[in-house]
Amino acid sequence: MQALEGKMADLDDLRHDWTLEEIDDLFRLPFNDLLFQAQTIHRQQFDPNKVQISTLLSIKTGACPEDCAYCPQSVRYDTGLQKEQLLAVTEVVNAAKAAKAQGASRFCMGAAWRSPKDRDLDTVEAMIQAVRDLGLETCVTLGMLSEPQVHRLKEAGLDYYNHNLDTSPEYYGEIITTRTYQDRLDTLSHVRQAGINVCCGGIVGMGEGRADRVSLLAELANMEKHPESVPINLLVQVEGTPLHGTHKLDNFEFIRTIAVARMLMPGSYVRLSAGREQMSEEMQALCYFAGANSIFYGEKLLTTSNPEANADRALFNKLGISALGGDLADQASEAPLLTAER
Ligand code: SAM
Ligand code: DTB
Ligand code: SF4
Repeated sequence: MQALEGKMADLDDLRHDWTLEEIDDLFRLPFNDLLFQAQTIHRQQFDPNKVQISTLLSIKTGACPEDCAYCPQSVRYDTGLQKEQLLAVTEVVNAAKAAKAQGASRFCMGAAWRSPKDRDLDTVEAMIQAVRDLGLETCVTLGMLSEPQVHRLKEAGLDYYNHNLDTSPEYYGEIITTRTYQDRLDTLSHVRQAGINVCCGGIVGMGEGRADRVSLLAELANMEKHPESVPINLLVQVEGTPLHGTHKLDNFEFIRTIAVARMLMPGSYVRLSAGREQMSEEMQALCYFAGANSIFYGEKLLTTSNPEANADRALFNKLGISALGGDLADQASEAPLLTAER
């Protein structure tokens, strides 16, 4: 199967003209048909037993002026979160070394900013360069960026910029009022034009309807170029945020969302992102079957918890999955199967 790793078959015929009706029809397929079709498409492009591994680090935590209703880092909600200023480069390097030792191939640094100040970017540039020097791919998520700021990140050697659309244009106003959907599209367009890989997805389980999930996926799939990486987050409900207590999304609907994302964007890495801690092993396995082929790995996301690395290694072991370009599987052979009794 090695030959299939990173395989990108002929992607010239990728579509960028999906109608809402077509996407809705995919969601309505019988579950087995949907998963079979998504897995078939997945296998045409990727090794189905390889998953890309990213580790996250919050480089600046809390006290964010924005009002994103899901986010524990907004200054407007009392979530008990301890704020922290921008980390020093050495702290970031130490965390990146640990992530690499655990088998991550990409290191993603997130900051609770509406948009970075130019002097903050000096430090972030140094972080990007230092993490690259360790042989890791780099990703940052810093909020809105101007064109000159994007060029600075490109010069620093940044591989990926994460900026999510979060939800449909129709539901967006229910979730965020301090910046517009168009602001997000503008930042994404600067990133794309600068030649930085785009990481862009959204959050489900925020009380949106199926039509919103359809519309979010249409926005992503109809971009001029599909994002290279598409994180699908399941809302992590944090006490104190307005979305705490939101009605939980049905598990099958979440898996359907992954499958439809896979079918619409066959060449993209679809990331099973936040919310994995609330998912059973069986649910995660179905997400991998539906075409998810990337995860956040390590016990912390930005401020909330993620499954223990041991638990992921054990699950990968059970499923015969290995890390893309890494040696997670080797480490797994030494790790006890801690999740067996879960
Ligand atoms: N402040 C920057 C921004 O918003 O663009 C970067 C960091 S922000 C925390 C990155 C992304 O994390 C958000 O766009 C959102 O998609 C995701 N996120 C934040 N809180 C979340 C939660 N409680 N559950 C799921 N995803 C969440
Ligand atoms: C993404 O789509 N999800 C990540 C990453 N990109 C930056 C963030 C998830 C954050 C979950 C809540 C928290 O840990 O603060
Ligand atoms: Fe701030 Fe980003 Fe959280 Fe929104 S998602 S409140 S911009 S840290």
